[in-house]
Amino acid sequence: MSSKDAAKRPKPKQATEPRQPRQSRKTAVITGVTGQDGSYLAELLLGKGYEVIGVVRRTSHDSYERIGHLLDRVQIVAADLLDQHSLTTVIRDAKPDEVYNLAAQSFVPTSWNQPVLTGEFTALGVTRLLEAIRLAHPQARFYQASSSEMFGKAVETPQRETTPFYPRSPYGVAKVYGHWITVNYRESYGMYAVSGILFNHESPRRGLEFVTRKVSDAVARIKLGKATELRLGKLDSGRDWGFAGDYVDAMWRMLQQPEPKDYVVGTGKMHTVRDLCAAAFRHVGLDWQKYVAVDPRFVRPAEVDTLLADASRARKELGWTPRVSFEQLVEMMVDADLERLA
Ligand code: NDP
Ligand code: GDR
Repeated sequence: MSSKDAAKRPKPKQATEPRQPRQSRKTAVITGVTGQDGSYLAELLLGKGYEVIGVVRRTSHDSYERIGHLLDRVQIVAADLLDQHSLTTVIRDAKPDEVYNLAAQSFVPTSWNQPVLTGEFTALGVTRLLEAIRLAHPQARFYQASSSEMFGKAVETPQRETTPFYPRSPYGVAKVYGHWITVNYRESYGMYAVSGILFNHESPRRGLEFVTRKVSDAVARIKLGKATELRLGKLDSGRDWGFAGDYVDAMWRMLQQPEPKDYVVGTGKMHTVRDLCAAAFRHVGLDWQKYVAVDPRFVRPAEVDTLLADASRARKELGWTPRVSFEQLVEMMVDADLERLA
């Protein structure tokens, strides 16, 4: 992000500004508000009239790229998943109706390079936030961003809420901890705490390191003559890919139920990385096989070969359905990268 862009953005509302008197508006705290899902969830909740408080960790430069357009409406507070006191202070001051824990070290390959830090953020961070709620405002409803990576080397297909976990990366292992500590706080303290087991969801706001965005960005560069090839890892990997904008709606629905329960969320359709490449290159009239090369640097020490969701509980009980198909998602992402790079 250029300093010019940063200068154009509204100044974030800081926690030090006096809070408006609360009327009948609901308040939600979102950790990870600067991430892909945080930005879509903040938009959704603002649209529903919520007061939105976004938790941001301190860095030497801002990371408001995805929420720049929301900064005059979201209240930004500083806290870190590593720091118990800062989390407790946020919950004590905000007394929120709902807390969405979306913050994590979320990139699977990094979890092999930084397994301890991944455990601190992605596993113990959940306990810190649950403790903050338990001590400061236990009536808040809590959403934990769990992951299909917990199914890993899947013992049944498709995967549903009762499928046993078999994680295949330090990230997946950390998410299993986050899932069970959420269940445990629900069962130990009667808290309204739920775990949303979401399958891969993508968008033009996806980080460039994830495979869908890596492909859409490369396709746009190749089409515009700025690049000549795309180097990838395993092309046979299969994933159930949906649109992030649809998935944050499922998160919200999980916190509006009479009883707290865990839900699997996905489209029920699987495609391989090869299918992804074919669809993305086809959209700009190119043959993917002329540009894609396999590079062992992107092959993982242990792989999750295929994942496929059975989201029938979410469909039935939450009334949730995905609206964007795989093909529409790929085209949306390629078009957005073409526009950005042109
Ligand atoms: P992103 O990687 O885009 O966002 C992660 C967010 O976490 C960022 O806002 C980041 O802040 C924040 N964060 C990281 N570490 C800390 C910390 N120590 N303290 C406070 N904030 C921190 O992830 P997504 O939006 O894609 O995913 C949201 C959540 O859902 C994650 O927990 C992810 O693991 C999970 N998930 C994602 C799926 C997907 O397909 N997208 C599927 C299933 C689960 P900063 O901007 O400072 O880096
Ligand atoms: P994943 O997403 O690991 O499923 O985790 P990612 O897009 O990184 O990988 C999906 C599949 O594509 C294969 N692949 C490559 N992946 C990347 N990143 N780069 C490559 O070059 C490449 N080549 C092939 C991977 O091996 C893998 O099989 C995402 C994250 O958002 C997690 O936080 C979330 O929990 C899960 O989705 C559900």
